[in-house]
Amino acid sequence: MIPVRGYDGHKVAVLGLGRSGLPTVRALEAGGAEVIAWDDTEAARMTADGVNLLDLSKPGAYEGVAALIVSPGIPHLYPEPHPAIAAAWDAGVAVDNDVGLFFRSFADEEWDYFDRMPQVVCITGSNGKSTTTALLTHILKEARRPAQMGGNIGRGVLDLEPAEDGMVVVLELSSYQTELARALQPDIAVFLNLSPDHLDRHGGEGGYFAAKRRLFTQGGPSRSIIGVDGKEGRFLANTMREMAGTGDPVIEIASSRKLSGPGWNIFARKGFLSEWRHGRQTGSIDLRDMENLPGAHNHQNACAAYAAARSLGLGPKPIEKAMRSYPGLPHRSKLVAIHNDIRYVNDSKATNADAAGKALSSYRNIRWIAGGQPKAGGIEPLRPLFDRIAGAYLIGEAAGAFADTLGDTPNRVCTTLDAAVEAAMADAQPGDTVLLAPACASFDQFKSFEARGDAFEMLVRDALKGA
Ligand code: UMA
Ligand code: ADP
Repeated sequence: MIPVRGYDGHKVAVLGLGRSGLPTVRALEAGGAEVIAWDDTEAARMTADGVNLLDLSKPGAYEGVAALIVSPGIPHLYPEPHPAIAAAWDAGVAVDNDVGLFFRSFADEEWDYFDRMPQVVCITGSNGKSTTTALLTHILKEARRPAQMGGNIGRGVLDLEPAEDGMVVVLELSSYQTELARALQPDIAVFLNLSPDHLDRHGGEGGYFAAKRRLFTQGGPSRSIIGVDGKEGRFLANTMREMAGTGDPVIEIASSRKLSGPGWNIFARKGFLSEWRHGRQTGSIDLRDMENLPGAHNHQNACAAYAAARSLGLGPKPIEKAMRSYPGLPHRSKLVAIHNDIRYVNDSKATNADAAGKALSSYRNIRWIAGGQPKAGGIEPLRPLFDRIAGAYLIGEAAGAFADTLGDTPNRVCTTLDAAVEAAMADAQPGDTVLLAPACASFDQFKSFEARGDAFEMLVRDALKGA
């Protein structure tokens, strides 16, 4: 745990008692703060052992409170601010999150005795954050650098261990987190890509990009690693180069084209990663047989992790060796089983159309299980990939709309995941891939995308047991 500095003897309020909120309460208390906390769900309040509970939406709740710390899943502005947040504004109380507290608290007196300063790498973007975060952490650990990862990847940032000499902390940050944090000071910041997601929380795509951009414009990293496959990345790279002036403040990365600019560039083409610095090739890696990094999208992640590892002083060879042993993450293009020449793939983390599109691009003859809580834009952008679909099995709130968009592409509204898996397995022919890549959030039917992916894997395994 990282004890929070700056609130010793002060009263601090915490809203949300999940993976972010509970460690925040403990870390504030460890730093000497008096904490009051609230969660709208009774079950969460019940599990918050020993936490001083107070409904923060009630009048007078903020008397004597220095700050309100909000969990990322709780709307702080759009579509509407949570009433407890609006009440904090009215009471003149500063609203922050655990990431802001982390940056206030991470450096401590111990650092004066370190030979090598700890560094923080922050990774944002619409898709590929977790993969890049896990891959970079794996590379660092294989190179025997002390490293730990946290943030949106599932471990609250204040739950991390205090730094040791030369440690690298790799943080995956969502737009919810970058938008609200009052302090952001990454040494290295990574922007992978941008595609529409969470638009309700940011008042549209411009707000969503602005939230992510804050990591760079507010954070002022000494190195920015920026995916320039899309226009937003190109814009951001241009901004950061101007802001930072001379040297190599920016590494551009791409997986859709060769980069030939004058600075430091890393790109993947036809399965090969190439590093060029000031017109000279300085590294190359064959990514083609890296089983746990398949497809152009994962090659983008590999370029980003490579760029960050190079920035941290690692050489191309140790990076390549570590990439080969990268074990992958659950729920991302994970092969669950092959039976009768039918592949079963769990890509439950494909919670938006862009990510689902990458999964669809990776296979043919797909029995596609999709749907859930819809995202803006639906699956219209995936139309060019519909010829890969042998049948779609639709679940959740989005099922009807997805069926309308699919039109003549064979599809069936199955409503639940059990029914969809049963129907897809009954229809699947040798050579087919039964793919869970929902292009939706899970929250209409599941607690999380992990619970959805676990349920899929269990249904498949149970069915195959009897086969
Ligand atoms: N809650 C309320 N009132 C509300 C809404 C929620 O009280 O109006 C309470 C819930 O009852 C619950 C708590 O707030 O007890 C949950 O807070 P949360 O949704 O912020 O979830 P945490 O468990 O704290 O997890 C959060 C991130 N969740 C979200 O951003 C939605 C986790 O990212 C992150 O791993 C974790 O902090 C540790 O940093 C998950 C995620 O889905 C993986 N992220 C989104 C994504 O990747 O698309 C952004
Ligand atoms: P995030 O943490 O940003 O959600 P993940 O690494 O967990 O990213 O991957 C989420 C989903 O997006 C997976 O379904 C995966 O197939 C897909 N994906 C992974 N990397 C990329 C990328 N660079 N571009 C687009 N899609 C990606």
